[in-house]
Amino acid sequence: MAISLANNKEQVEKKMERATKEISMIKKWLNQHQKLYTAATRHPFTLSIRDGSVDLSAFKRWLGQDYIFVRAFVPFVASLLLKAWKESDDDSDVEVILGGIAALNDEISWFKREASKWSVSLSSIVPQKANLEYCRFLESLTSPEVEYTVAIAAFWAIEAVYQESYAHCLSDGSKTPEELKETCQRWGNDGFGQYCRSLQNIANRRLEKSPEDIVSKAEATVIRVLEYEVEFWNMSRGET
Ligand code: HMH
Repeated sequence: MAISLANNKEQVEKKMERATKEISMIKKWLNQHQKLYTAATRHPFTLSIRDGSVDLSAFKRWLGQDYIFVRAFVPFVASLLLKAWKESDDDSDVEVILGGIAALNDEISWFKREASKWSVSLSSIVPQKANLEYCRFLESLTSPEVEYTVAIAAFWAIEAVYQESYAHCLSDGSKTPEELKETCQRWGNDGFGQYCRSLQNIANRRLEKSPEDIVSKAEATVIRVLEYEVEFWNMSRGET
């Protein structure tokens, strides 16, 4: 009897250990920083798109500023591609990132078309403070001293915020104006969702094998991304 109880206890412990291990690092972070993640993915700006109350001048401001951001995003993703090629033990990482670069190529063309549709002159956009700071942060992440694991975690966070924010604008009950639906589709579509899950899986796989100091650095970097995203939405609303 005593033996079977001990065995049972051991089994329960093993099960618990397995259960906790199965919670990925990114899930843990999202639990720990839920407030900040929600601030970025349920921001008043995207919520105003979802409920149809959005100020169109704010939307145009976002459009022009995000074009500048995306242009600065390209060299960051290129540096990430180089890190994946050098450091990754899995060939498919390079392919996922290359897919991201291809999507950005398409995105830049889309911004030009969309800007012309809204009479936004992209050549005369002056980057605002929150944008400049975010772009400078992206540039700092291109340094070879920033580990692949840290950079891929940041990349996941940057893409995930847009995916979650814009998918929410298309979900049940949304009143997104017709002329803004295409924008929401760009980041809110299922293919982009799948791509974000691939990035999350790569980041989790790397984090599992990383020493504690790299995991901490990656976490701090993701937190900064989320803060910059909130600031970017604030700026789009005209608050900064
Ligand atoms: C500010 N964050 C910002 N702009 C974007 N286009 C994305 C994330 C996603 O690509």
